[in-house]
Amino acid sequence: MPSLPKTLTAAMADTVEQVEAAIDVLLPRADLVEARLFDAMRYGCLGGGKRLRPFLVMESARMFGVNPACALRAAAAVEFIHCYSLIHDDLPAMDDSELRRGRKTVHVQFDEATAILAGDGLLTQAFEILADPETHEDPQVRCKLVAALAKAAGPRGMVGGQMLDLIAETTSFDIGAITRLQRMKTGDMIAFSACAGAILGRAGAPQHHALQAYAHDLGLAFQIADDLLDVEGVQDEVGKPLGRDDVAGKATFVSILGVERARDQARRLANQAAMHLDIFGERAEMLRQVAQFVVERRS
Ligand code: GRG
Repeated sequence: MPSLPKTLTAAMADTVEQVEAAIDVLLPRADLVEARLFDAMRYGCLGGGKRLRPFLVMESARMFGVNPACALRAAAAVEFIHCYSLIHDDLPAMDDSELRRGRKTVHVQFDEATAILAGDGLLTQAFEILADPETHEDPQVRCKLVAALAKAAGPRGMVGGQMLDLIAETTSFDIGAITRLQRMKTGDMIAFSACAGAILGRAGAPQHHALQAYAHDLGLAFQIADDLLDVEGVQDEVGKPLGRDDVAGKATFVSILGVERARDQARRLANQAAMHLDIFGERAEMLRQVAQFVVERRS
């Protein structure tokens, strides 16, 4: 039985440290003509962030007794994809944002073409990491990880969600359409992260389904909290420009439900997420606490 976790804050801080060390090793620091690309990848990946998705990978892996060094590789791969999505989302053709994680965005710090390539580099290297035998000795497990991450990050997941997000600027979406958009854009990557430990640990279907149900509710709660931060957050804490959805005239959970109902709904979803973890008993305590953290966070 894996050892019981510490408090959530300490455990998340540990993950930030471990994941950043792993990213530092995995990302090339090349003394080559194309070094600018590697510098931009490092800048986009190592400049802060809560590392929520890596934390979900590490915690779900811990529940199934997975070797932490292997889990850390999967956690870094997820963060690579997440950072690529942020770099591309900030580009002038998308959100046109100059601030991310409290620093200049990659295209401002470097240039647009380098930012596109840095995102592409992180996206592709993520799959190289998962396909490496160091991530898991069983090729079937590696294939499952690669396929599941590709599905979560691809056209039926995050990329498709981003397309819907762009369409939402000129089309009025109802609550069902917004829910689908957000499930694809952010929920599917959160779901992959929570299920990665079950894949690495070759867990049975009931465990896998429980984590999927947890992640489904967690992803929606996360997104509603994100919409609330866009309306009520403090820019210096959030680390990115706020109020953009309103200016763009985009429908969000908050614009449709209002602040109070949105907050209630986020809390309800967080409680529901935690209940899906009952089958894991005490082992899932950190994941339960993450559900609360996600709705109460200030960044
Ligand atoms: C460009 C292919 C492509 C996809 C972009 C994820 C995404 C799709 C865009 C990010 C834009 C955004 C602000 C989405 C809202 C939810 C979200 C993903 C917030 C950022 O994630 P956090 O809060 O960020 O986990 P940190 O900085 O803590 O990693």
